[in-house]
Amino acid sequence: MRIVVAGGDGFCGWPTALYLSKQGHEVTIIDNLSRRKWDNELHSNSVTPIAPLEDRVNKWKEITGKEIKTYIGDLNHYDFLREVFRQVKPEAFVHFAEQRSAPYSMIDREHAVFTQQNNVIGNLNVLYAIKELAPECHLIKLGTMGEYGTPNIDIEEGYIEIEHKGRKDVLPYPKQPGSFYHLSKVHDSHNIMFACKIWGIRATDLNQGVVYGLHTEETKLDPMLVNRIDYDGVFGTALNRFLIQAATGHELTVYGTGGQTRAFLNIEDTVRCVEIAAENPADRGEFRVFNQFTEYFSVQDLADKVSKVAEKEGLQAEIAHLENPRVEAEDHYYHAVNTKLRDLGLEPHLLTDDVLRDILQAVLAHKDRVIQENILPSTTWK
Ligand code: NAD
Ligand code: USQ
Repeated sequence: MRIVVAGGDGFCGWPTALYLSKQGHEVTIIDNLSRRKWDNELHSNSVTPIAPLEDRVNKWKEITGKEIKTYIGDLNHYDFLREVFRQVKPEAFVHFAEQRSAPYSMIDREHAVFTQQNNVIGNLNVLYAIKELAPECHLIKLGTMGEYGTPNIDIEEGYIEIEHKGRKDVLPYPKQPGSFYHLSKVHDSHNIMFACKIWGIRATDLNQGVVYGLHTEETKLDPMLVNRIDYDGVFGTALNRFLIQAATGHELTVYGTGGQTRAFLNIEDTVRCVEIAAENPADRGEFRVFNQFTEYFSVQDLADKVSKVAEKEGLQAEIAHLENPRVEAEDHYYHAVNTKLRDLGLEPHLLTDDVLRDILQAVLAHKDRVIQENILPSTTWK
């Protein structure tokens, strides 16, 4: 299949591009390298040293003989996007290319506006490009479990049957996102659903939980292929942050009580979920939603797990409860359905002590790159 991976220089996109290339797909990466620029803006970095994109794909070709084409450009520039569609004629378009940090979107007005412009307009351009140039192309869009928030009822996969005043309908599941970033994903979902209805586009919205881990089989092949891993208070995510904090002797930064429960998955499952979606495309006009996660945990549970494994490795990993910089429920019900990807063949990598130890060992090798001042959260929601 001819597959575009937009955002293919990022944490999820890079291992996905390699994995799909290994499976024999013709992979093309689009990326404007903005993630690297945001690191510069924040004076931060990936714990692992990441090579320039060109060197990464050249190394992949040298090792495997497989070519990954790259286009450096912005989804917000429609002429650029149209040209890529003309040249590549994608059969599937995997869309990771957004500003994905909730704290970044909450820094100030400019960052909120930027996030929504970058994400919503980029995605809208992709929808128009599919309509105009590749109407059969299957859009595989990365959404987020955070679109749903933490309702006091079970979270279904995209839709819920509602009975109201004696009448029934199946409606989009209510959305209660927790940041301007998460809201951008909700706006994307609505735009995609509408485009499917009016133009007959085929789309799968992958409502992904928080991704943890670093390596996949492919990224382990050579140091030049290593994935990025974030730890700072803006782009670092819960479990990866705790592991890196443990590796550097920092307290584990649980916000508030730590009762916040979120859905999680290993990066090795992210790449497989995208493959499953690509191999089983949505029908023309269908807007399909899969909840893409394998397990859920409270933040406190995760900190306890990391602390236990770190101590066995001879590391000090105290847990600190920081004043929560976000506005979010800390004590809430959480139960979400995730059967659709399992039914299509996903075999989850679960979070065992061995898995935690492997990630910890991998980040320990680069711990000197961590800039300690970047660890504490610097953005508040208020
Ligand atoms: P990332 O920031 O590491 O990668 C995103 C990539 O997209 C970057 O390389 C960036 O340069 C590129 N990009 C951003 N805006 C672009 C634009 N306008 N044009 C072209 N390229 C652009 O993020 P990630 O962690 O790999 O996340 C990928 C996607 O998955 C995001 O859409 C995110 O919302 C979603 N997601 C991520 C997680 C997670 O835990 N990392 C969880 C759920 C959903
Ligand atoms: N948290 C802590 N301590 C930390 C970091 C986070 O307690 O040091 C808490 C947060 O308050 C929150 C939870 O952990 O309750 C998750 O925070 P996070 O930063 O790991 O994840 P989030 O901001 O939700 O965003 C990440 C990705 C985003 C993706 C989302 C999936 O950055 O792109 O959409 O996970 S989900 O959480 O399902 O919405």
